[in-house]
This record gives sequence, C-alpha cells and structure tokens, in this order.
Amino acid sequence: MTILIIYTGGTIGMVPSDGGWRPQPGYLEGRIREHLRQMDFPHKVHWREYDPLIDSSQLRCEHWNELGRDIIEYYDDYDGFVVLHGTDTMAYTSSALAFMLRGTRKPVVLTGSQIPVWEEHTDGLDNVMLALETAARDDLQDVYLTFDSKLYHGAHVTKINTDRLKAFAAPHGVQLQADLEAPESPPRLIPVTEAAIEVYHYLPGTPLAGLKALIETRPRVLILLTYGSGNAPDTQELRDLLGYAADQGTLLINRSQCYRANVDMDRYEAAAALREGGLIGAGTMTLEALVGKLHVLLTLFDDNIDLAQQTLLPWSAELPKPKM
Ligand code: ASN
Repeated sequence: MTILIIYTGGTIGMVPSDGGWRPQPGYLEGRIREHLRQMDFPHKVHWREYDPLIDSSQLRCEHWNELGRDIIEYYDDYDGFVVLHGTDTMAYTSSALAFMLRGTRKPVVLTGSQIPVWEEHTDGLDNVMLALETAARDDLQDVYLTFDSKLYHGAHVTKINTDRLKAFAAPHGVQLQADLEAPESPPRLIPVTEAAIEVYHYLPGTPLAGLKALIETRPRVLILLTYGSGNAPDTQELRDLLGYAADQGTLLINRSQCYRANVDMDRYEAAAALREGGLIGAGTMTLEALVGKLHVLLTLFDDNIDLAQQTLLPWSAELPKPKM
C-alpha cells in the first residue's frame, strides 16, 4: 500500500521562537521517516509539505479547498491519506472535509500532536503511526481523526483539552461509517467559500443588545447557542428580533451549548419562541460539524427553505443517535 502524508503545520513540527512555538519547514519529514524505519512500517509513504506551514488557528476556507483538491488529484495514486494538522481547528477541518469530499472511498485521516516530535514525551510519533495504520485499512472509507490511541469519525469530534494528550472526544461515541443511502461517484470535491456564519452564545443575566447587534450585521446564518435541549428565555423582544432576522433572510439555527447535545425544541415550553421563530434544530451535530456542513450547503443552495431542509438531512455521519 502507498499512503500520502499531507503536512499542513501544527504543534507536531513546531520549534520555539521569540514569539512562541511556530512551524519549522523541512524538518518533520526526516524525523517521521526515521521513526517509520525503526518501527518497520510495512507500507510506502510519500510526503507533501505545504508552504507556508501554519498554526491551525490561521485556518481559512482556502486551506480546506487546497486539501480537498490534493486528495481528489492524487486519489488514484494512493490507498489512503494522512493529514498532519494543528489541533486547534482540526475538528473543523475533519468535519468540513467529511462534507466537501463526495464519493471518496479511501480513508482520509487527520492527526497532529500536543507536544512537538523533538520533545522527549511527544505524542506526535504515536499519533502519526496510528493515522498511517488507519489510512492503510481497506475497511474504512470516510474522513477520520486519530489521536491519543483513539479513532473517531471526522464529523463527530471536538477539541476538549489544551494541555492533556487526549485532545479530542466524540460526544456521542464512535460510529465509523456514514450511513448514506446512495453514495455518490466518481469522487469529487465541493469547494467552499467564506460565509457569514455567526454564533450568539446565551448567557444568563445578559441583555439581548449583543444579539440585536449581530442580527444587524445581516449574517447569512446565525447559530444560537442555547441552553440544555435548545431552550432560551422567551420574551417579546426575542420574538421580535427573530422575526426581524428571518425577514432579512438570515437562516436561524438552534445548537445547544451542551457538550453532548441533542436539540429538541418540542420538549420544553421554554423553547416556544425559538420553535415559533422557525429555528432549525442542530440535533446531535457538533458545532464543528454544523459549520462544515453549512459551508458546503451555502455553496450549493441559495434558498433558505432548501438550506433548512438540507441542514436536517444527513450528509455524512454528523447526526449520531443521541446517547442515553
Ligand atoms: N496551536 C497549535 C495548532 O493548532 C496547537 C496544536 O497543534 N496542538 O496549530
């Protein structure tokens, strides 16, 4: 088997500088190859390094598009792909790629590290090994994230730790394959563009002036991060604001602040304003999955009715069954 490693940046290959850790071009490949030799890794590995390498907090849509284009361009040449990526936005990228890559049937595996490979207790080498082993599996056909000895579906993950080696978790557990009825073919990419997707985070004891100001920027999509199963204080002011936002064409989505979320606007009376305001429930989707999915949907659909319908339909494995 032959696997392509695409190195985009992140802590795994960073070195200290006066301003803090930053990626160092041209160094990581040698260290990884030396480790693969020591471990007798049985498959061929090719290396592609991006220029510039980035801290993943610099991530933009063009990085997703570049990754997607490379995977489609080299699709026939490799059995699987490993993407080395910073952890800060890795869950956004694994989610976005899970929606942007259509009809691919080979594993695309993201990983990185919390500690650079030059440090004594690095997690980077183990993470890369697991990613390569996963990319060489012929029973996996989606986008994945491997980290700290765990394998997750790319559309299920969220970053949970800044300092511990267990950087990621999948709130609703592990399901490795999207359950879609008619897989598309041949493989193709849906490239995405920047979109005005805004988030309003409810806090007790805060006036709605912030929400009003956000709505006045006329975002294309506004995600309300609500309480519990999708509740928020029901006031006439909120109802008026939601009506105003909908009239100006903003798509309104209800996503819970809870880590293991399952939005259900029929459960409590406290969700009535949101329900009657026509908000779309994000169900069990992570915020990262929701954002990746919205980028793809906004590329394909103009009309809010289509966008609302498609947001509720599975496009990958982003709607896991809620855990009791
Ligand atoms: N700031 C780093 C990044 O996301 C964090 C990491 O990779 N652990 O690029």
